[in-house]
Order: sequence, then C-alpha cells, then structure tokens
Amino acid sequence: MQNFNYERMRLDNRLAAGKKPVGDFPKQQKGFASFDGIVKKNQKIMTPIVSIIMGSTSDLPVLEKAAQFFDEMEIPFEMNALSAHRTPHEVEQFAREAQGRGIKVIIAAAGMAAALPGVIAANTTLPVIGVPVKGMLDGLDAMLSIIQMPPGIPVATVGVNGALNAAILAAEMLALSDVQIATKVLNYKENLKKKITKANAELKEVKYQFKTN
Ligand code: AIR
Repeated sequence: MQNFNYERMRLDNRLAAGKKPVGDFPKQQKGFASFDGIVKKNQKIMTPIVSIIMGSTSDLPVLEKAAQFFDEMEIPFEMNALSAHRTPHEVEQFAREAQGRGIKVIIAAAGMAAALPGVIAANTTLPVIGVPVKGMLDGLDAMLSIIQMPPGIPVATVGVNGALNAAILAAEMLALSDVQIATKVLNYKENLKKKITKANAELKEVKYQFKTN
C-alpha cells in the first residue's frame, strides 16, 4: 500500500476542488484544525483529537456546523475528504492509523451509498459517528447505508445532515475523560435551556383570540 501522507491528501483535495495550493505546503506540520491545512501565523499548533472525514468536499457545507461547534468548544480537530469507493485503500489506512495519531473519535459523513463510516469502523476500535448526507432520496439512502451495520461493527448514526449532533456526541464522549470539555458541554446545554425560556417569554406576547396563555 502506498504510504499515506496527510499533507499530500490535503493538497490533492484542494487541487480536486479546482483550488490553488496555498501556503508552503510540504513544510506544514500535522495537527492543525484548518480545512486548508494552513497553520495561520501566531496560531499554536494543535494535535487533533477528533477527525472529521467526508466522502467528498461537496459534503463540506453539512460538516461546517460540526467544525463551528468544535471551534466553540475549543476542541482541536482535523477535516479531510476520503471516499470508501474512490479511495478505499486510503480510507483503510486512515482508520488503522487514527488512534496512533491521538484521534479519540471519528466523525464520518457521506451521501448516497454511504459506506465510509462502516468501512472506517471496520478498521478501528475508535468510536465512529456516522452522518448521513442528504443527496439523493432525501438522504434515506445514506441513512440506511450508515445505520444498518452488521453486529460487531457499530456506527453511532445521527440524523440526516446531523453534523452538529455528531459533534456534540463526540464532545460528550471526550468529556468522559476531560473535565474542561465536560464543563463546556454542560454550559452549552444550559444555554439551550435559556433559549427555550426566552422563546416561551416571546410566545407569551403572541396574541390570539382563543390563546389562553
Ligand atoms: N460518496 C463519495 N464516495 C462515496 C460516496 N458515497 C458520496 C459523497 C457525496 C456524494 O457521494 O459523500 O455525498 C457525491 O459526491 P461528489 O464528489 O460526486 O459530489
């Protein structure tokens, strides 16, 4: 098998998306949380503990919610595109090496015949969270492909396009052994409660003839 090279993969992803390579690519270090693979000036180099893998860069708009959540929680993550059908060997190699690189949870997203999360789960004991991406058939094709795993190879599947929930679930897994993350996730959930309290206060002001509250 060809030696797996993350910098090379990121560069390939940019080129495949019709973008120019950015920065001094070969000298970049591993462990950054940028899709472009660029460590910005004055930004400390981080080792990712979550890996977000998508079947194609066309899935990126769905995964952005997960990325924003990890930024908010200050959880270092990486994002890459790998396809179980187009790059099967690289998927296997990624899954086999992920734990050794310090990854603790994998979020794998794909649309259509979404084999990616299952193939990753088959090659690692790290928890894998699958995100079905809505492409064809309202995402039902991807959801059934991901959720219906054979006994022995679980994938924790979230709803169609449920990248945010995947990220929250990943953070909750990390929180089991990290007090700081646990506190942040707790605060996040407390804020959700405040949102509903505020919504109810606003609903109180909505007047209808037969509305009793
Ligand atoms: N896909 C890519 N390889 C295998 C699968 N299942 C999925 C991608 C994307 C869809 O196929 O995850 O949701 C279409 O990919 P593209 O690259 O044609 O836009």
